[in-house]
Amino acid sequence: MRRITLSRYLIEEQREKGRINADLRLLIEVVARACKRIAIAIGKGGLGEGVLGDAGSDNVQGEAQKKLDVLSNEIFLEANEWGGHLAGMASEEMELPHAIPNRYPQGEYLLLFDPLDGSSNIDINVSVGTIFSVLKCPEGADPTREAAFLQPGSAQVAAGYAVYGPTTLLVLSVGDGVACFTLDRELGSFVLTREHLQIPPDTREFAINMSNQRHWEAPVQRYVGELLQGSGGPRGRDFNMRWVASMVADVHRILTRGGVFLYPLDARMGQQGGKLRLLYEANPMSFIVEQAGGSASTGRQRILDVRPAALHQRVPVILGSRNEVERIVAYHGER
Ligand code: P6P
Repeated sequence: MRRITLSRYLIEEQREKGRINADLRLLIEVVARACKRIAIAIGKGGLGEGVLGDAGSDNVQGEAQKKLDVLSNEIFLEANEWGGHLAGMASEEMELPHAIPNRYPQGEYLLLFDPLDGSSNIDINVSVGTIFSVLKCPEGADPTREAAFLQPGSAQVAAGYAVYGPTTLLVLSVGDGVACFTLDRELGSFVLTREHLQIPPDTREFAINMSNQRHWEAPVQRYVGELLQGSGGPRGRDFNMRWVASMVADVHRILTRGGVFLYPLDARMGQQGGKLRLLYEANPMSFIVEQAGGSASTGRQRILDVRPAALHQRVPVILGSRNEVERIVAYHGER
């Protein structure tokens, strides 16, 4: 493995492959720097002022915000608004898009992010992460209005996530496969530790919150029921289950050793459409998964084809090893 820094990787993607331009390279470098700052804040835990615990406010989803949710969001806004690479930003933590202040030049990109995914795990010291997605701002669109952001995931020009765990990782795709960088804390840089990640097409490991089982639709009941029957059942083999309740950690496991992740529709969600957010959770993770040879579906549609109707829209998410995702989609198609 060539040990190169994120900066050199991006220069090569720009100069040798023409995959990105200088503004997108700057965007990714700034996002990576923001993730380093978030990693430092998280690493302080109870030793840091105002790090753990609830912020005493709710986000646009009506979910109680952790102090670190608010801090991580502010870190992302501060880091990204001055560079001249962005036309606008949107976050899980903000109801409306964030305009680039007039004192700074505007760029052509839109940055969408979940600054701290899985934050309910913060206080119990379990891995959490940051998820980000990059779109181009449509010609003539107003980046302060949500319409500019309502593009299908297939329009993404880059996507990635950071995992704040035993190591701090940055996983990234600019449409040229998936690369993984590990934060070298002595160097202060992300160093390439894996590239061209591939998700095995088959797996014996599934990730789902089993406590919701009674609420699932029939195709998911059938699929999970078959896995639980193990070698004596229709699948003829035993399966293992994992659920971290931090999407970034569950998806990273799948990128590392295969698996299938499900947060399906359930009877309680009705009009809500799902639990996970399309634009800054499902779409970037689906982009990464497909770039690694996996599949990502709502059960009824390829996630990257979903045409968003609202900034904080939610969708069912089934992603990972493509042969398992295809089986689940087939079950949804059967009457
Ligand atoms: P549940 C975290 O809150 C999150 O958005 C994802 O990171 C995670 O996969 C899911 O929700 C966990 O949901 O219902 O199991 O707590």
